[in-house]
Amino acid sequence: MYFSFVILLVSTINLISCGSSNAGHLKPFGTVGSLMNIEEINGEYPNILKFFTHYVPKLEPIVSRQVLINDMHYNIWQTDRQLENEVDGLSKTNINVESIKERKRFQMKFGDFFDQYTKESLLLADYVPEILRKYIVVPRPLQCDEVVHALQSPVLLINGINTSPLMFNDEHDFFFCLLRGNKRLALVNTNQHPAARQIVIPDKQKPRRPPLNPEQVDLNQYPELENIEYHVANLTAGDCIFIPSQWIFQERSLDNTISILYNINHKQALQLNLQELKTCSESDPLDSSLTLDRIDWTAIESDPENIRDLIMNLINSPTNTYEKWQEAFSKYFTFDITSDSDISAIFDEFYGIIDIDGNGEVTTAEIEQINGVHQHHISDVLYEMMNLVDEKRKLASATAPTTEDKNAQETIENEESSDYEDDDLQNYKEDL
Ligand SMILES: [Ca+2]
Repeated sequence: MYFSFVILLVSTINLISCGSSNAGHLKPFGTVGSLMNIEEINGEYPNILKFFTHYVPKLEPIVSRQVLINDMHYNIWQTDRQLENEVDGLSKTNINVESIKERKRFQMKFGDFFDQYTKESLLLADYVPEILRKYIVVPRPLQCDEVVHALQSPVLLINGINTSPLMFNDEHDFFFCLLRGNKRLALVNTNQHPAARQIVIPDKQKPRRPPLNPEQVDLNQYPELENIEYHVANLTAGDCIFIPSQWIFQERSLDNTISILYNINHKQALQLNLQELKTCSESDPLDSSLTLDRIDWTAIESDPENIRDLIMNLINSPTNTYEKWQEAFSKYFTFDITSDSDISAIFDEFYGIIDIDGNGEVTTAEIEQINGVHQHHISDVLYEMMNLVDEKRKLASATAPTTEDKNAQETIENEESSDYEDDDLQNYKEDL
């Protein structure tokens, strides 16, 4: 379940966990069916303009081979000891790590993590710590002020040998760069294979299936994975891959790996100013001095872009009480939840579902248990809460009309609100 946290962290609750293995001669995900290669370029990144006018809108993956190897600090990533020696104070830096066995997230020192992560199956998946940012050059297709609007704070991943569950993201494209080790990625284009989408977003009407085990795919349970085209990329240190949104992917770390994950908001990426991108694409090939520390990520980090970000911020914050959630949701909605009994009641219901053991605190493990029917229930509750907030917020700002007018006005407002929020709400419904 380790790598899942990455996706959880960056955006989602669409998890398909590695369940118990099924009997039978079952093959790993991405090894049966038609194997396709992904377009590759050697020693260079895609041009910015082409990246945002071709690969992103057309949802086409591409691999850039060995683009990181000339970065000034590339060598410091090769061993843990080297990193510790080169980066002053790294060992004492606090990081959030996840225990794969215990399915717990907790804080520890970087130095301790290095001592333990392979033995204890620990995973680091967190925003790149400040102390490391000056050692990472922003990939060329993202080196443009215009592009930063569509980016989220990059995530650092460090893990030992592992196999991830299937991952999927509707809203974000990923630009994924490997600083150390080897990974094999298997990808499926859900636009080409719409039925495969149901594996990651189960159909409400159909009974829930056992979790897909990427090590042994049961084709009786998951017939949509039969005769499917898999795109496979074998990545080695120095490579980057673009994983478009709406592609299912699954990764296998073949040794200790370090990678950086850049999240690109797909919708925002489609709306970037082409002239600005063109200007950026015509400038120098790569500004090797443009490192992560030179970009201000604080605004991006502190402002939750969607409910999932909000939830992730909350479960990662030290105080994680009901009141804190209430406060954060009120802030997010710009509406005081406690001021309205209907909304309070729905919020109670929502919190009651996610705080599974009812101890007044929501943990990563609890969020990870959200799937299938449960997931739909939560998204329905959130949907209802948002609609109601929207309605009440507008009513509160309107002058008190007569009863007759009020009914008329409510109808109009409901129509307006559904138009206004429709896209976002639809996303929550699909993704949560
Ligand atoms: Ca709890």
